[in-house]
Amino acid sequence: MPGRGHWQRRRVDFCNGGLSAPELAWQKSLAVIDRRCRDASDNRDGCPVKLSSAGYCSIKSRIKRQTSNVPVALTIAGSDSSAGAGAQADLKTFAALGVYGLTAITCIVAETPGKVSRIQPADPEIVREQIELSLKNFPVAAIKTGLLCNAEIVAQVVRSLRKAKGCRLVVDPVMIATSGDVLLEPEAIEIYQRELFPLATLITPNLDEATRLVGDPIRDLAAMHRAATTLAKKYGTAILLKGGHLRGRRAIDVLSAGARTKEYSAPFLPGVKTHGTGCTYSAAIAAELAKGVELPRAIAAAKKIVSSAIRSHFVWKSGRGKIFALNPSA
Ligand code: PXL
Repeated sequence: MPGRGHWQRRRVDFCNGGLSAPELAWQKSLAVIDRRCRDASDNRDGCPVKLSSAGYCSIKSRIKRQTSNVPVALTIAGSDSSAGAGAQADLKTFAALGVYGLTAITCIVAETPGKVSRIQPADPEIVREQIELSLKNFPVAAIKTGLLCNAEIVAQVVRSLRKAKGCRLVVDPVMIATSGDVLLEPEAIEIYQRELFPLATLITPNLDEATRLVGDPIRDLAAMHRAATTLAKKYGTAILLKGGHLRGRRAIDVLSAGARTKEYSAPFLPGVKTHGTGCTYSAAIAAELAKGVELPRAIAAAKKIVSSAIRSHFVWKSGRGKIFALNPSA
């Protein structure tokens, strides 16, 4: 796990279009030369920088050849007006981890953290166009799906993702919000299981979602191991079963991949309303995968980021209560 300096470096790289400090200094000096030469030729009084024409051409072609090497990830998710979950949480997380984020919005959710007021689905055709334009024009290395809202949108996302070759896919099967609000139509769950899950590199259900998929309640860590293994076999892919809702002294998640299971543990932080934790976690995993990190290490890094986002949360007074938001850039 890289130290803090690593993240700071990544952030600087990200702000600079994926360039290291020497590359950036070189590009700035090229830009100055280019501008001075352009101004000079506009004024018809010659270039003030003494360069042979071959030297100038070589600099120009270096400017043209340079492309950003920032990792790119796409989130296919709903818009959360309170910005703690959904595509907004994903983008904040991508940015905090030095990844350039793209979005395909599936629905618009009007809510305060923890209370959904209204959900308006997007037309599946605009969902298709957002995904396909991103895949066609950007070097997308990883994709995550969040709230897909209804059966038609899930089916469209599956069709579009079948065209995404070589991308690693994290499916966060958002069905029920932490508040208990139902976020996905039951018919959509069938399509998830039959068509979307088999495309995934990783599926990240919470206990409620895994209970819905397995059919039995999951009440302790041993049951989590059994459920993760069952689901991994059933869908032929890795499962990260998130145990945050077990409310022990530690928040333990279980990864089942291949023939092995592995636990990821962090102190449980009581008293914080953790709207958006699942979105932030799966976005952080996708960001790490986009950088080329292997799955078990990507999850370990993401778990630390989520814990720190909860620890350094924001809180505001609202009416007679309080509202909370995670801080993924902490
Ligand atoms: O946390 C689940 C979730 C995901 N995506 C969107 C949401 C929510 C919860 O409210 O609004 C857009």
